Amino acid sequence: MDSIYLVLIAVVLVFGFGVVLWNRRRAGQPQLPPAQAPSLRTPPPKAVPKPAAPASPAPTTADAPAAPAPADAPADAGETDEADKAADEGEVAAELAEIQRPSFRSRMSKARSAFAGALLGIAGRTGITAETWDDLEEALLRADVGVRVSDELLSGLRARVKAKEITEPGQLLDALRAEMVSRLAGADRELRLEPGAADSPNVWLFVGVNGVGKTTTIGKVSALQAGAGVSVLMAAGDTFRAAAAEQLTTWAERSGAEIVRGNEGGDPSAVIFDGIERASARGIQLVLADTAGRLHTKTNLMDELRKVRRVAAKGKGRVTEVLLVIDATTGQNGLTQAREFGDANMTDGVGLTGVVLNKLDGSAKGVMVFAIETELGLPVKLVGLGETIGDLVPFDPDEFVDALVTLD
Ligand SMILES: Nc1nc2c(ncn2[C@@H]2O[C@H](COP(=O)(O)OP(=O)(O)OP(=O)(O)O)[C@@H](O)[C@H]2O)c(=O)[nH]1
Ligand SMILES: [Mg+2]
Repeated sequence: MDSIYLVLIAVVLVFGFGVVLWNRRRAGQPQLPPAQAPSLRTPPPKAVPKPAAPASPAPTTADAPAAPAPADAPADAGETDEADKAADEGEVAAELAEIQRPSFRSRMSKARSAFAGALLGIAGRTGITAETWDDLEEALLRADVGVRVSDELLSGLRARVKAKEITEPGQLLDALRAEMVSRLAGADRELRLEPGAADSPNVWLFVGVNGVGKTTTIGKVSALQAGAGVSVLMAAGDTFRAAAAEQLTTWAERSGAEIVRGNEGGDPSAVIFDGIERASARGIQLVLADTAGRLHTKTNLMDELRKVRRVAAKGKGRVTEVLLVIDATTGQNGLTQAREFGDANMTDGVGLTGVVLNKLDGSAKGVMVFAIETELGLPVKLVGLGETIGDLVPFDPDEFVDALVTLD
């Protein structure tokens, strides 16, 4: 019996010793084999990654998750900006493509009712009488065709009536219409957008007295050109008031153009020069430069415009149009203003290349086109038929005369 107890005690002791030994072994496990320990627990001082980690994201795996975040953030923002810009450009292009241009007939109701109304009286008479000639002359002069053009038109028609080539009032009006169209035919009304080096933009300057519609016209021209696939930058050369640059900025947004602005009261030439340089650097094809119709300084407006013209030609751009904007509602007054700009043209070069006749929609004086072309020797290239972005059309003599003369 005793020996059984002794065996049991021995078994318990052996088991207990085994457990102790096993536990000792487990407790010793963290002490990993020396080969692995140094690389994880005792790196060389220079390679200690922790403090250096935020500054140099690439080298360690510990930094890897943090590294892409800052790198990705700007990249995503850039992509979003680009995408937004492309979407905006797409929207603007779609809007520009949908612009409906008005017809001369639909917008020239004032000029039409004044002129065609007078012709109705002539057409209603039997035969061509002294009264016919009086009425015709009055209609032409009232519409501001100008004395010289009126005389030339009437003397040509009188000769044909005298020669019995024309005998009826209807024939007389047909002949008048044909004569008017032929006087306007043959002028070069193309806007000059010359091909050239990518860093040499075309520059179109817009000049004219205040309120004639220069800034509005730039907005409309920008829409026309952008619609035709031409890249446009506007230069806010009217520094007379801050609102002028604001107004131009709105037009730039609507037509998808870039814009360069200066400070109120700043040097207009400098702003336009900067605009041309920016366009040159970015490969933009066309710079539309706004100018003031009046100035802060005592400088004469014509002197200032000559300077603008000179400076604009100094950089990489090529001044291919200098467009005089005229308000059609001002009639002879507008013509007098136009002469002043024309004189500046003759002396040393504002260098006018054409006319934009604005507000023809609100004018009974549309016939002044003849006086402009005959007396100033400048082609009317564009016509403003309203205040919105699509209300600018190339001048078409046929449609214009048709809208003025057709009786219906
Ligand atoms: N009805 C009509 N109004 C026009 C036309 N073109 C411009 N206007 C209006 O004429 C006014 C003057 O236009 P602006 O473009 O500011 O004229 P501006 O020559 O730049 O004037 P300043 O900057 O003061 O020299 C605005 O109210 C335009 O909406 C047009 O063809 N028809
Ligand atoms: Mg303006």
